[in-house]
Amino acid sequence: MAVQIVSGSLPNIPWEERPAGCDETVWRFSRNPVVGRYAAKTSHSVLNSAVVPFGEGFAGVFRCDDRSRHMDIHAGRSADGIHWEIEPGPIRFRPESPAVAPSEYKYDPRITPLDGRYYITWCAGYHGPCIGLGYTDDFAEFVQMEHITLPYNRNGVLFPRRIKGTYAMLSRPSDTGHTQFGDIFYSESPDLVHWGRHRFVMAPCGGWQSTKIGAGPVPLETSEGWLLIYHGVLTSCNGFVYSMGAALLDLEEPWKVVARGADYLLAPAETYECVGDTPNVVFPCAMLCDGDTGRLAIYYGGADTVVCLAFSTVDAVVRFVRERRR
Ligand code: BMA
Repeated sequence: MAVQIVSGSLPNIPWEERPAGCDETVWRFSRNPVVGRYAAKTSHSVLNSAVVPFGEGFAGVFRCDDRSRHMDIHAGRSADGIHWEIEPGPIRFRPESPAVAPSEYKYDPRITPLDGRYYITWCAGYHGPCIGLGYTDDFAEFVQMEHITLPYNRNGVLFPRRIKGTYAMLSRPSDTGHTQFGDIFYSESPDLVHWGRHRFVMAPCGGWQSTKIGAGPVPLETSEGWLLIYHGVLTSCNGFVYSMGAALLDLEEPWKVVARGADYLLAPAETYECVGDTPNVVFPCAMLCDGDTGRLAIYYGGADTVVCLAFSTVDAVVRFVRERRR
């Protein structure tokens, strides 16, 4: 299979070959975690975070919970995508207009390169969790736009191009707390401010994804559809278990699911995924792709405490979704 990928060359993508004897579709980096819990000066934990290629290297927005346990997002830079320098303080967004309400807290960022700049979405505290939006051109100055959903919503992820002329987003309507439900929805906007034409995409469906699901990294455009990595949650007698899976969405009508993998791609098994502030969490928020080789580097939070890396290829994940489909 040779899936066509709409993604540029990224020869310096972090990479490690699949270990000998491993036949999993996704494999972990041998030097996980790549960002430790104290990587920022005042952090209690550094977790569910987003990265993109930037300049000669990489830039990122990292969720850092501080030692008062306030949740915020910090900028970071890296030459190789593995060793990160994270700013000691949170990003100071300049409001786009005086009417833009600051977020009481920010967590679980995603970064979408779009229209030549970097848009950042996050879960924002504004009378409950909703989706915040901002942008940067240089990872030094950041602008906050209007919140793009009402409370309660989480896991807002922008598509990396307009679809039939409109901006597009996946999100997961929810509630105030440790939500026991959650479907993925699709919404459109002419201007990144006004959102509508909401469409249902997919719901929990049993097993590792039986309680709730939410979009992870920015969807990757391929000849087989938008490749979506997402998280799925199972409720065990010991609480939630967060795993990572994949689906393909129609390129022009992304609320139509082309195929969806029955099995998870990665579930908590290593100590850094099973032990931490929240046990048993694999929470993907970013993915790098090298368009020449199809290599994928997926960044995910481990146990709500650290940031980890896992690898695969576009061909392998697409084959997995198609062959192991529900
Ligand atoms: C979700 C979010 C994530 C977190 C997950 C597991 O509701 O808070 O940031 O990783 O729960 O605790």
